[in-house]
Amino acid sequence: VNEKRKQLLSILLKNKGKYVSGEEISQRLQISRTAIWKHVHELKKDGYQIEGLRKQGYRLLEASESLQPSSLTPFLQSTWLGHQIHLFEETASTQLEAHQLARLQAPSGTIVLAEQQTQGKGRLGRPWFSPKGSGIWMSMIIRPQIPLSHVPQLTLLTAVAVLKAVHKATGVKLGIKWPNDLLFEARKVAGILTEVNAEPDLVHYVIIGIGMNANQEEKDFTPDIQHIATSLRLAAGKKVSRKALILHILEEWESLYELWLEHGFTIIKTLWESHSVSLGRFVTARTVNGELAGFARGITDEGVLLLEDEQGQVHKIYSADIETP
Ligand code: BTX
Repeated sequence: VNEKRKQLLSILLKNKGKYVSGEEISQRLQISRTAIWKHVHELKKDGYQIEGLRKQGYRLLEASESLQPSSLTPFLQSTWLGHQIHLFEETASTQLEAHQLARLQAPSGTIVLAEQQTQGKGRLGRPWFSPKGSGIWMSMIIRPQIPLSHVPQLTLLTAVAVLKAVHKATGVKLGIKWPNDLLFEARKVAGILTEVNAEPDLVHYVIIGIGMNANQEEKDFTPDIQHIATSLRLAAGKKVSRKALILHILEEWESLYELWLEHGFTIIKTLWESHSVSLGRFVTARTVNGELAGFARGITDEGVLLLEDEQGQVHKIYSADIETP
């Protein structure tokens, strides 16, 4: 993003609703009146509502809700995450785009966003419904120097980061259902898909996909997920800002990740457990090898669920869908 445009935006944002004279802007940025006009023109194209009056100057009425990199980056609070953003109007899956960018040496922290996915991916080859404009369909490329066995911790970390971000941006409190669903009143608001490219002892890169229903209304969900899905808009009772959500996710994720790098998994695990809606409850785990019922007692450092059956025997559940009666 053009540095002068960023500075102009920051002046207008600080004075939101109030006029700032062309002369003042011109002096502070050391650019001509014509240059200011051109920058304002570009900002308007990005979706900012700016009013210009010959005698009074310019004033910002509404910040842009666009997900264009140029309208996200000026607001980023993170130091490295999200400093490269790729936005697609439509793509099969942001995961696929991210893999491709990672293979082309995209740096750690690169973000892929899409307005719409035509083949959004869930876990185990399941589809992820990603309609145009109403959700956050995002993949992050991360290059951690960790063994493969630690990668599931990143999924749990992401769940905590997204949950915190949602609370800060919208006030909505979500719960985490093992392994990685974010729920509002037992309905799925967001899902996380972690994919990894690695050798047994060396992780090349991790792609963390976050799919979040932001502004869908009840009627926007297809019949097969209508009863299990909901959106933040439905939860909050008003439209939510995807832009604010993305910015908060990037900020929360980066700070939890640095905490994790420095102090290990214990803090993340405690946070995860405190927001879990599965732990301490009697649940049924449907695995590829059949069903197992028991009390969800906790998770291990590998993110494995510990299920205690009625005989008191504890089973490790690596992959399953959990049902609470
Ligand atoms: P999952 O396997 O836990 O969830 C998939 C299941 O959730 C589906 O089988 C369906 O029942 C239900 N479902 C599908 N779409 C939605 C939706 N929009 N809201 C609620 N429930 C739904 C969870 O997988 C991981 C999802 C990650 C999605 C992100 S989006 C950005 C990135 N790109 C991509 O292709 N996938 C990830």
